[in-house]
Amino acid sequence: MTDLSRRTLIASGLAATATATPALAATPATGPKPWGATPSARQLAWHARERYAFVHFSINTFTDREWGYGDESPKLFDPTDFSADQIVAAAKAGGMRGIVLTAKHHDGFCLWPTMLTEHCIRNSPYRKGKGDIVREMEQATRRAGLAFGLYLSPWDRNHPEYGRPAYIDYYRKQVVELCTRYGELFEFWFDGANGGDGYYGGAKETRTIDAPKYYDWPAIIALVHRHQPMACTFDPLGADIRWVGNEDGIAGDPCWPTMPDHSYVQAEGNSGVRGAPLWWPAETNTSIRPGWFYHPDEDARVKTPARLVRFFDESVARGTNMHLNLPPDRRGRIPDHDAAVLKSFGDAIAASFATDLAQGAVAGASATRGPAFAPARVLDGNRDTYWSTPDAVTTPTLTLDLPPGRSFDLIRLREYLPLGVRVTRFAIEAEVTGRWQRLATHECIGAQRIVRLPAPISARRVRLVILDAPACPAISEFALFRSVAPVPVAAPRSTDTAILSPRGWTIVAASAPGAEALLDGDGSTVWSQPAPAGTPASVTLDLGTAQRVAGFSLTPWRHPDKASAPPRGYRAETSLDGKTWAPAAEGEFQNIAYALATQRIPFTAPRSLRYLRLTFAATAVPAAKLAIADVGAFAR
Ligand code: FUL
Ligand code: CA
Repeated sequence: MTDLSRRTLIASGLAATATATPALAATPATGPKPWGATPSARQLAWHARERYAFVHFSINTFTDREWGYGDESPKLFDPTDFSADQIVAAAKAGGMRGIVLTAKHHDGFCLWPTMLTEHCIRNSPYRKGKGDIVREMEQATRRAGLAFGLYLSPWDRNHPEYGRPAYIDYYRKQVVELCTRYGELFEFWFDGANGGDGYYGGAKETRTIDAPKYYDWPAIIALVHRHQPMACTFDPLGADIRWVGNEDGIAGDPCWPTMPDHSYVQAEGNSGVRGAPLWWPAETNTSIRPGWFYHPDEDARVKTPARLVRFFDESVARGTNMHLNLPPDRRGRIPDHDAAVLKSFGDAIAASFATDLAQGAVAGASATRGPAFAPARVLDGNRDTYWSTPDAVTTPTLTLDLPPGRSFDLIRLREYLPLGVRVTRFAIEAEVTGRWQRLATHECIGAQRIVRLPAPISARRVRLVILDAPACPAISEFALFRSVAPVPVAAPRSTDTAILSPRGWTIVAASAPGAEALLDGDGSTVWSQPAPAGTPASVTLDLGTAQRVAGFSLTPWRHPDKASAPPRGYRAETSLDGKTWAPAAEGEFQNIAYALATQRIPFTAPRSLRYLRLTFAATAVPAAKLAIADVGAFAR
């Protein structure tokens, strides 16, 4: 299977499922020929999913980490009040149509009772070792009528054989267990973070791998598809869907679903490449909180409903799927505040798109291919019918003559995807009090393009003007909506009494000015300075009074400019009088440049201190400047 090319994989996906979706396959003979790359049947089904949740839940939930080292005892996995139904209900209230659960994260702990390793839920206190979180989540997901998918980290910091052939054998066996025990999966997520230091059965060393060669992705992808023909695989070349290139929930504008036939390049992932040969559409992911896993000190940093609407506009509205992470807490539930935010967001989107205001309009076009492709096909609510023109007419116009009193601020367009992405550039124009005005111009329609206007308009007529296209159009939808803003949810409060409030703390010394930004609890204000070369950067905090402190936290700048990077490592020293200093911690931050998550560093032992000095010798990646957003401390 190793020589399977990307093309053969797509072709086999199409062949295997052609009969399952007759409506999509039955393009009339007189329809236009496809242009460029086209989606497989499983990709087509995936495009229609639009929004689904990610659920990061594992050992890290209990150790307060983002990446476990792999030496954690399975006994730490002990949710006090786990409810798969509550998690799924919260996701569903947010309009999520599926759930992707972390069956195993980088630390190697398995949430299902596998016999392939002892590092799994069988050895945890959860349901006295008889539990199966994957099963409970799968069943709750199906009860709620949602689709189920799984994340299985290829990097395994627990497994003794990681980096060697025996581990690949183990990983493939895990894939087979997950693909055969839990019913139909809609997605299977491989994680791009591979290799590095870890426990590795006690070896405690760094293992580097040549990922494409080591994993042999085509073979692993084929294995998933053998058992799960409709599961879209995530990310490596040959997979069905690609990473959007950031973890902030922002797709490019445009975001083409096509990519060149070479390994993933981050710079290409965000916008895709127009006309490239592979159908490899983007999934846009982010977390409702700063971290992927639950951390009590992020209880006050949950995204707002309005921020989630922006995420929708920057993902779904650009034709990609929205993958929103919802981390359960130590009870094993979505925190109440997060659930309230989801409901507000979900209700707003549902209300916004409840009524298509283009219904009742009369559709006309500058050209039409024939009765089966009439302009009215964009209004029939059927994704499988479309308006088209003769082959030679590539820049036509379609006009909707609206019933009176229609006021809208959202315009949704869809192309008939089985014929490829045909429109390169288009404009939306409206006739308001007798004059046509251009409302927006964009590149790419694809699976869908939702244009949000700054304010609602009441138009007599509205039209789609195709400005540039290599082939005649196939537009399956032209719909109009009036947006409903989400109901605000009161600001959350941190429930973690271990977090020490930085109120009253001061900066007593710093290697560069502006260090007050570290204490304002605002992740967008940063302390910045030239990257340390020789002399380390340092900052000394005065907590005002002597306090018992167990460790410090550091939040990197989440949206660093191109010149800036977070620190690679740290040295922490503490003092009661500001004169005599004792070492407290020294090491490297985990995954800081990539995940940009708050880091919590325990001291070698809790102690009483008034002064805290932090020293940073280098940036995590080569950069001109070192930047840090916030520093904090915790008591336990
Ligand atoms: C990354 C991982 O390293 C993070 O922990 C998280 O799982 C994210 C979704 O993918 O590659
Ligand atoms: Ca700040």
